[in-house]
Amino acid sequence: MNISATPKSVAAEAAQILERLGVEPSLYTGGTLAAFSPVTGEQTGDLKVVTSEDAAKAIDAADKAFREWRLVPAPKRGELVRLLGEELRAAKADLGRLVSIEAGKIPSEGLGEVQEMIDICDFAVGLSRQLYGLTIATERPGHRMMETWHPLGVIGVISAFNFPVAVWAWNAALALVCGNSVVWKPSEKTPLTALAAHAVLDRAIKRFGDAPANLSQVLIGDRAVGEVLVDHTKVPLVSATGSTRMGRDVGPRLARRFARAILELGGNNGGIVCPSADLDMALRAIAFGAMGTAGQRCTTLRRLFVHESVYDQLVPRLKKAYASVSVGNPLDGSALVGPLIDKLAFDGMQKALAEAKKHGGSVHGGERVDCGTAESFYVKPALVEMPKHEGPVLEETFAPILYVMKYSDFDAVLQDHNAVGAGLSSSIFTLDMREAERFVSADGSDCGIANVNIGTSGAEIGGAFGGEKETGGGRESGSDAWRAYMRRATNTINYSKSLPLAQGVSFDI
Ligand code: UN1
Repeated sequence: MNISATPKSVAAEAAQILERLGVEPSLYTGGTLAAFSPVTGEQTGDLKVVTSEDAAKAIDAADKAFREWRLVPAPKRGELVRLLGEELRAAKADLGRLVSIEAGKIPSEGLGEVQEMIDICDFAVGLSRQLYGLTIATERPGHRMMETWHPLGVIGVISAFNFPVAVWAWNAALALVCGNSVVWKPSEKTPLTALAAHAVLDRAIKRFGDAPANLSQVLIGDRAVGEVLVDHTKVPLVSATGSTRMGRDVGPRLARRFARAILELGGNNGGIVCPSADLDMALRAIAFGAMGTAGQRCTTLRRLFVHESVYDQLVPRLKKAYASVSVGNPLDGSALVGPLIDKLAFDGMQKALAEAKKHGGSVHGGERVDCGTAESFYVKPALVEMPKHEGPVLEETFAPILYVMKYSDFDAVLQDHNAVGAGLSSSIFTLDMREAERFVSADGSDCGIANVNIGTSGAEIGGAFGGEKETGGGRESGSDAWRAYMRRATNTINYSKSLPLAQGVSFDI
């Protein structure tokens, strides 16, 4: 290996990174799943895929691992995740770069994604000594009541291309400290980062020493592999990130066998700019929220409601920012907006813009930007002034389109804000505490995330992450999201010499 050699192509650079991270070349050559980099459209690998039978076997093996791992004390399990955090720190530059190559993120966002993995590891390590249950007062003398949290089983993780490794880490770090094993089906659009992230975990497992075999596995495969995870009786929880359409399929299938679901589905996130808003701050927050990650976060800002009194101050500045934002190759470090993931995403964006025009929208930007290859899809982010909150505004299009609407009445704008299917993230920009408090109150934003004077995206791992309505209701990451990865037992212990029955029932034989 010659690290100092300048790779001739993104594929060559990806191969160098994979080699440094310890991924066997046989895993990504000579197979049937083609991987591409959206940066140039170049093919980066031919991955071996697993069959449905392989997937079922992997789940059986994971179940065996679970039965051992659940007996390891939680703080000791935390030690494995601490080592994972260490290995991720060491691999941050390489893994972040690979995220940029495979998902098209600009360098700070590629590195930021790895930082998010490190952060959840730190959180999970602390958690490994805090899997608390309650002690509860009983009505019976000489009794004690408590609840105990036990490991759950094999946790299935299905992740999307746009956060190809962080979302796995949110789930895996919690699942592992909670005493579970993990089987991961990554997006077919980002399989190389999955192999790389898993190789980093393998290093941590090696250092840990005596973890059971098959404690964590990654299954490269198509939809059928995800279906095995969803339908297998040995998988009590599936955490799935993707479209609402995918969730509509996965949710009922899990419900049918009474398995748990953590669903992280679409977002159609709104922001409200009020008369008192700090417009300089709002401008920056809106720009990052709407154009960052080329509009491909589930938390991307997609709908903006601007009060009529500040519309003519803010919107021309926003248009200027849209016109001047640098779009280009994310690997060379100067662009703020990288490519869309593929042609399908580009076509979806163009379709939504055409629809918006039909509804009277005036479109600024949205055109393709030539970045040197026919197979890569770069676009100018689009700002669309809409006369009404309707048509394509009501749907999530996974591309950088910001619909901007004028409002005059606060109650009415709150209603419009909530009048979409999705309920993930939301923001208000105001210095008026009545508006701010109302927005985060029971009759304010109906989203899982409601922010004041910051954008809709870029949540920290410490809070529970997820959304309501068509976003699926799941919560991952911080706060008490860990509870979904464990089962709760209520224990009543009688240390007296009599057997009083609850509720005053007598049953003397
Ligand atoms: C996603 O887009 O699927 O809040 C997750 C954010 C990131 C996570 C996004 N921390 O934007």
